[in-house]
Amino acid sequence: MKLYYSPGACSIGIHVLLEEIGKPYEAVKLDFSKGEQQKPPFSEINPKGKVPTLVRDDGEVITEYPVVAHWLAKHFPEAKLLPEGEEAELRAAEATDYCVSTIHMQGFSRLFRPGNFSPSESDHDKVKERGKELAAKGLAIMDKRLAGEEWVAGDYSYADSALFYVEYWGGKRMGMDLPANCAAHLGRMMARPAVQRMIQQEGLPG
Ligand SMILES: N[C@@H](CCC(=O)N[C@@H](CS)C(=O)NCC(=O)O)C(=O)O
Repeated sequence: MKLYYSPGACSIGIHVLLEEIGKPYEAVKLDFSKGEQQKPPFSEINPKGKVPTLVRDDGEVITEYPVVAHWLAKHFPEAKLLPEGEEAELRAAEATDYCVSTIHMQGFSRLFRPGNFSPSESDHDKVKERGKELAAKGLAIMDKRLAGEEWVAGDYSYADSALFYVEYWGGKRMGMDLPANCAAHLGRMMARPAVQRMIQQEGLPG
């Protein structure tokens, strides 16, 4: 397998899952500052120009975080990343989708890429402010979900990787005060050897 990633991007969550699985894979770094995500050869692999992008051993390409994470969990059952039981499976999918499509795409994307939300630079501070509010609201919702729980959906699962990356962005990248259960969840994630390996490989702050 090949994971296309950019250091510190949402691909950190998939990078963690690959480390949890422990099967051989190649991590291919894209330099966003050089626009490598939009140029060949990567644009021929994923014309969406996005990471995470996973190339399977049969050469097929998988995109979209929730789909890549679910596929990895399903295809490597020995890693126990797919929750057991219909209810936990449903909750893992629900939480993953919320972290990616709301907390990331609606919240953090406004903070990191305000130009995608308004072409006018004079609006960017407002766009970023709204992004921060949306990310904080989403994290507060996940904080309630975690009340009395160690992990998002029963035992540790692929869904924890999605919550991890938005918590990491909030707590470590943007210096936000994470709500208590999210801060504790991020602490549990940071203590996992798979996360530490990813941090080291991507050269990120621990
Ligand atoms: N819907 C996509 C979103 C992925 C995404 O937005 N990735 C960002 C990095 S966190 C990216 O590749 N951005 C490229 C760019 O901004 O040019 C998914 O779920 O995988």
